Amino acid sequence: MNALPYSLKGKRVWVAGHKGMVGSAIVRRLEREDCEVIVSERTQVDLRRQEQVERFVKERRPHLIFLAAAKVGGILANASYPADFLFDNLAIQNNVIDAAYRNETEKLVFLGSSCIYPKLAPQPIKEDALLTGPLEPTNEWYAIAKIAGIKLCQAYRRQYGCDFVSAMPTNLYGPGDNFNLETSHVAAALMVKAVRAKEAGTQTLEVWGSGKPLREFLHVDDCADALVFIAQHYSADEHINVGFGRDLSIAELAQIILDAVGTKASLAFDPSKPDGTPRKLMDSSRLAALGWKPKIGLREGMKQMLAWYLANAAKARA
Ligand code: GFB
Repeated sequence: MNALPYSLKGKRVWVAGHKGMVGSAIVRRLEREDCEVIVSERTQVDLRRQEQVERFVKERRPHLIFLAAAKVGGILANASYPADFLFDNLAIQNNVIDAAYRNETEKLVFLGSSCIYPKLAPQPIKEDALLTGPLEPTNEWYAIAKIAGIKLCQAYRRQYGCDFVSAMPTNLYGPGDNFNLETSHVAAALMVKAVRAKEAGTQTLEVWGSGKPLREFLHVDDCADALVFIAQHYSADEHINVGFGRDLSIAELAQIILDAVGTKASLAFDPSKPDGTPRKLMDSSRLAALGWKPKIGLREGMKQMLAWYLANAAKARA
């Protein structure tokens, strides 16, 4: 086990999943550290293939791994691709975590999500709510894979003394998000729809479900900052929540996005689409007690995400 704080100085750091929203934010954040960032290209290393992962880790010998590679998506994608969400995520995490152990990687930070918790967990959700009740059915495939990842890190820590930790971010948004309406999360989807409504002069914004579910939204650059902080300052068996403890309704989020886009439209709710978990506000007091807090407010963050979307619209648009 490493002493704390764990120093990044002179370390080789593999960001697995560097093309994704979270992975690319971790790469940006690590530019401020005195370390060497390494990445694996999808064309060379399919993380679902054990021998390819083992070869990569053996050759490149990272000291630290951020395991941000995962099959992810919003509420509809989770319900539409259950096999991919379960198998791909289990395969990726099994391969990377085991290769890290076999090649004596000093530290590994495994990323999960707040959907690991029971659908009706007491709010705000503390880390110890894990496995205390039934999961939200729309994302149980993803949740079960991520719970297995947490347990695998704990098992390698207990049996082999590996310094592997798990971090559970709340709902994320920001540059690099997926803007495909079929597979995206809510913030990106509502942004695309608001921009299109403005362009077309439409008076309504379509919002899935009732607009009543409550979610906590963290900017991905704040999340990346928290993950680097966790690598440096956290080493324990139990996973740690990554959030800040405030949520809002989907209808309120839609209004903030309409304001950022600069258009007035009324919200048109589509009850044929699922609401998902009614609320998943995380209790992130353990992370706060270690000394971490976010810097980017939701309105400011949405404006930043919109600027990124508009600048990258051609390739990001569904
Ligand atoms: O972000 P989201 O897809 O995922 O949806 P979850 C959040 C809420 O926004 C749900 C509503 O109540 C959706 O019905 N919503 C409204 C929309 N309009 C839209 C829209 O146009 N697109 C989308 N996607 N939602 C995910 C899990 O749950 O959270 C993942 O499925 C992961 O596994 C992620 O854990 C963090 O917050 O419901």
